[in-house]
Amino acid sequence: MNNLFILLGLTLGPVFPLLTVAQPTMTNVAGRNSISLNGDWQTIVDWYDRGEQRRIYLDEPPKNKNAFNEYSFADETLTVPGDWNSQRATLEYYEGIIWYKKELHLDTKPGERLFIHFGAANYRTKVYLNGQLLGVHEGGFTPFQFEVTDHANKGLNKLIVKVDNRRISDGIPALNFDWWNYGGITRDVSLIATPASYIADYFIQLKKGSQDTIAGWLQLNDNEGSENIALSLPDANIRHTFRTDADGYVSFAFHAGVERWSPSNPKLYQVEITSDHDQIREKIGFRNIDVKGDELLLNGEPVFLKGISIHEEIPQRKSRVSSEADVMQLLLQARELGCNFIRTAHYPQHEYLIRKAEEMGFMVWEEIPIWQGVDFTSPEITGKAQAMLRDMITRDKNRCGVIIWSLSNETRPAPDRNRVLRELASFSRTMDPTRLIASAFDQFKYSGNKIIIDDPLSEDLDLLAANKYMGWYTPWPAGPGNIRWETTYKKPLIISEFGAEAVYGNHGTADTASSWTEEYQAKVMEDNIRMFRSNLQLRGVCPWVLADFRSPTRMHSTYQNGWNRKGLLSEYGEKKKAWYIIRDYFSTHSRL
Ligand code: GCB
Repeated sequence: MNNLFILLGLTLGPVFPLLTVAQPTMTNVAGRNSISLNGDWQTIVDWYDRGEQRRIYLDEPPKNKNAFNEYSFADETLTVPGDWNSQRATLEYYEGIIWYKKELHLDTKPGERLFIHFGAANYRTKVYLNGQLLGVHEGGFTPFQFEVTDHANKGLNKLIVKVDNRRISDGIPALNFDWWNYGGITRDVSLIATPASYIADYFIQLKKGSQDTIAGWLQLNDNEGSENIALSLPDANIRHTFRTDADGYVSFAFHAGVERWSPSNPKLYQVEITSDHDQIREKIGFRNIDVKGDELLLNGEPVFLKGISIHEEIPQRKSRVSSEADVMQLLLQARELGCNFIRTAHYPQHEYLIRKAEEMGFMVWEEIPIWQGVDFTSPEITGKAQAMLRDMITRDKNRCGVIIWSLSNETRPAPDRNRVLRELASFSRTMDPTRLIASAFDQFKYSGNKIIIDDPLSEDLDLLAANKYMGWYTPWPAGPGNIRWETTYKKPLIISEFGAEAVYGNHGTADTASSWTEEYQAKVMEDNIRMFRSNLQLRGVCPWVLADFRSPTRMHSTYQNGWNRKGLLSEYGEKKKAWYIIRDYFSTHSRL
């Protein structure tokens, strides 16, 4: 067993002391032998959290003719995957509990292992099979799974899932956040069958600093003993064999003359892995991402990140992304804007998005949902955050498109916060030594025309990321072209958010923020671009945000009505003036 798994076991312990926590997930679910459990699931809305007491999870028929149940799955369904808010008018604002039920007819085979895998469910989930609790999971954006081999019947099985999206003070995110709290089983559910000994996980990327050494490791499921592994990239004429140790683990490094992935050449290779009992394949790409002083280097060349921040929402449907078509809508909009980089704000987004982005040549920033008010004094926070990081990295660590793991967004320097985020930084580096680690800051010092980054966490990060709404939340202290960003940390700087609100079609003065006009938003963009051009340490920008998105915290009844209006696009995809300003900036910016 590699030391990563040991580390994870230790840190997860205290999170759910009494319950079985979902296991670390397998990588590459799509490459496994699985059947989809998507479709209509029967549901019960449990407004007052009475379901446990009524033992809904047993779903038993009444015991005799005078007995009865005060619940029934008979009459209502919801589609999985999908948030519940957009599926029923009465659930649009619902924050609470819904029980889901799916009947599975299984033909279990001797020696086969079965797992139920959830792409994501928001926020706390409890899973029962045939009346038995399989375990719990916390976190709305990361995958989880339970082994059901010993719980599954040949024939009929009842899978019952309790999903609770109530916000909690020690949650991640916590009680407040600037996006819609869509509830439900929001991503795909699959039943995966594996042999008794299967390939649980693997890491295959270019070795840090080398353009022709592929390095990584492979882990069979728990302690299956020594096995032969063959790893091949047929298109590159590469085949290597290894033998795992007694714990089913092997690390490897071998010479490989591969073409490197880049936005202009998003080359991916078919990779095939075989063990004595299992096999798996997927497309993997290879690239180098490095920092040298304040330079950001992709495959050894300076790169400028022309980014856009994206929420996982289809605004015109008022729903979460749930399909490949949804993901393509967002990515095609980002492409039309001229981006080479996407910030998946503020949580791990759908695996489809990460895979499609890589295929299309986008570099990606992925983040866990530590957003503003997370309680760093809670003793459980580190464990919860590590579980989210672990599951995000496990899922996407073989996606070369992903270049940055971000630990948090807009947290205030303080001893507990510094301690937790430092632990997370070193945890991420242990899991993945190849990628860059970031955290988006919004706390700066000001002096005349200078904006100063002195957050002590900078020491632990590979690059500096600043969310700064000059011209919107912060007035300009000097002409935009005279603003200087200063820091003693010689690291690449990204402006990871900037922008202003405007209602599409609202035209008028560019002079006042309170006009909410497209003209004012466009001017804010122009002014920020002026500031960018005179800041030499800048290696990328990421406007906030691709499209107007739903947020209950946006309460202006004339202009917002529950929408954050900082989109370059309206909720219907209409282009605001600011969209053209950013497109032109990206098309004339020299560094690709
Ligand atoms: C921020 C946050 C983002 C908000 C945005 C805003 O700094 O990171 O989540 O949505 O500002 O619109 O205020």
